[in-house]
Amino acid sequence: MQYEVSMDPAVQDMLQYASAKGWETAFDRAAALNACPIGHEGNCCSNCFMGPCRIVGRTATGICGATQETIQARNLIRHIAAGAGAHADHGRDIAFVLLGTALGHAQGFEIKDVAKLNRVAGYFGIATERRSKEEVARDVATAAIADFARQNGEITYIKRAPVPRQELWRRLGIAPRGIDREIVETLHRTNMGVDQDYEHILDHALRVSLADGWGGSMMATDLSDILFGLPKPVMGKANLAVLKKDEVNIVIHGHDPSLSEMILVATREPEAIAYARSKGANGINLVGMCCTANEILMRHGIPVAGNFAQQELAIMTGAVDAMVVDVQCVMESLVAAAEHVHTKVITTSPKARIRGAMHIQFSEEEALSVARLIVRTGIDNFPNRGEVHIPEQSSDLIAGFSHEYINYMQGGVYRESFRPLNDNIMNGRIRGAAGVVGCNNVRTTHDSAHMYLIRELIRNDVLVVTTGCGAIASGKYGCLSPEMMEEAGPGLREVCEAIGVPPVLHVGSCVDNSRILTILTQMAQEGGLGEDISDLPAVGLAPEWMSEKALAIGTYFVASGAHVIFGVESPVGGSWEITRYILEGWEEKTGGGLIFEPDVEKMLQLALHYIDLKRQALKLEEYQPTRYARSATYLPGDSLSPEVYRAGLYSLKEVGG
Ligand code: SF4
Ligand code: MSK
Repeated sequence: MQYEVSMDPAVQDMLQYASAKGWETAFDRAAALNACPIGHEGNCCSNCFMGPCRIVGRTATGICGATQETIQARNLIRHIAAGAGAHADHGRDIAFVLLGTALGHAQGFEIKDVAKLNRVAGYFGIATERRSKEEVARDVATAAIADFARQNGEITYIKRAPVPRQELWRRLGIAPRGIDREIVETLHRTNMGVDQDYEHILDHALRVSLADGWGGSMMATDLSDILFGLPKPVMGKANLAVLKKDEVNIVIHGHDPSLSEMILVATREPEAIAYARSKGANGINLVGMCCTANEILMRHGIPVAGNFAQQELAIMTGAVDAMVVDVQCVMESLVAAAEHVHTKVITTSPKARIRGAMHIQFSEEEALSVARLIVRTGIDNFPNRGEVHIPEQSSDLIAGFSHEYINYMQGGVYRESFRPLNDNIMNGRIRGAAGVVGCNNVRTTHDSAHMYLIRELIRNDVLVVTTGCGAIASGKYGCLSPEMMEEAGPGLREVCEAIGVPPVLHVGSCVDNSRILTILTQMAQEGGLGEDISDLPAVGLAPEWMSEKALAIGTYFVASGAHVIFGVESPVGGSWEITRYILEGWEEKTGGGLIFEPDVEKMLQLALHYIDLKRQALKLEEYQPTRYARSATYLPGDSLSPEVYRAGLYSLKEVGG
């Protein structure tokens, strides 16, 4: 079993090691635990205690009369709102750290990027001239916090979208008023006996997702850049071999960069290093996991131990002296994994504890003191190590392609633009762009869908940007290195070589999908590829999604005009009507659409299809890969027609009932 669940040799090694020891992992539990078939297809409602009602067959209803479509729509929007809530709370927390920093009571933090601060102040209409950075930061943080609590009007960042898109959102009535308001309204609408028209529910799903993409997530990204610095290309390494046998290993896992930035400071203090030496270690090795890893990789080059599916395995190496977690994507099973070895699992967020874990609470007022205590706890645990088994695999990578840097690299500091990218899409050297993002899901072969799609897309001259655990997967297999140029189609390769970037760009963590929104906006505004995001030959893919945040992200891209293709399975797979509506209904309204397609080859064909469709609509030069003659690497992109795809999709669902 172990050799089929992951394509990663380090994971295969660790699963074999764990299995020999009799230690259980999420991969084992996934094999043993079948998903509930009713819930899996979105056909279970538990929104009141007359239920839970299980809907079997298209004409059945719940006890209250709720139809299958209503139940499916309610379930889907609740997931989206939960994902949006996670990102919103992340953004809010960073805003409070920025406010604390501006007011001088956030210990250890500073405003690192004044240029970005001034740009963000501009979005909020805050004056910057002859004002101290602290005064500006105070006003920016206060304005950001106000957008969470805004009751009427529109959240500020809506005006960063292309103008036709803003107007469309207003016409559709889906421009978010306040971030919290849209999330709370989702809970109200889906409470028993409120909104019972699936189209009406799902159109609010667009609105709540926009409150994430152009709200909570975009603020989290911007305010993090102000506090911790704008990412720039940086060398790094990824996979379990970044753990060191002879040093204190501290893994930081979760999402919020506030504490991890302070832990980095604390691990570099001479007193801490001397203390580690006094315990017999050769130093302190800080590494990341999941999106915290992405945050600290792209700003400091800190190595990445692995992505979501590897968190228990890192502990099982026996080399992790402290696993420090905050929020999101943290498995409760870390505590059970740590019972086999000496690792201390340390929770840090006031919002998130795990029974059996040590809790050392983060607060911005004492951030550096808390970080020092955590580092000391890890060092104190070093002498308790038993057997250590660290797999040999790790790969070199380049990360840190912020939107600003992508802009800069195309023209230098005085002529920043997206002109070269747009021109090369227009002339057909580059076929289009794809965001390959999102999680791992232990019900699929770990990393394999990410890797297949990324490799095939660049072979087809599609520029790839990647975030989250997909970005970490890319790093582990050498896809974020210049050598990847060898695998790119000839047109893409020529352009990437001229600009000096790899064909797969790491743009950050989950919240940094908002950077992709900014990239798409600038492409639309640059000219030559239409006027709106929905005109661009660009698609999104989430091949191994599992988190509700992924659903929120996918939906805000659809609301912004892109087609998004999810892998794994569909959470609304039991309903033909909902499956149709989130593709065709949303397509009619926003120009984008959401598709769930478990077959990775079909995902690829759909991605190429939507890219080509947009090229045709723009009347661009035909994409002709052979023109640049490296036919050996070209995979013919003869896409499925939408009619064929739809016929297949619907007949499948009709049969399934
Ligand atoms: Fe059943 Fe309706 Fe209650 Fe849902 S809200 S559990 S469908 S009775
Ligand atoms: S960590 S949300 S598993 S990308 Fe952002 Fe990875 Fe998905 Fe969590």
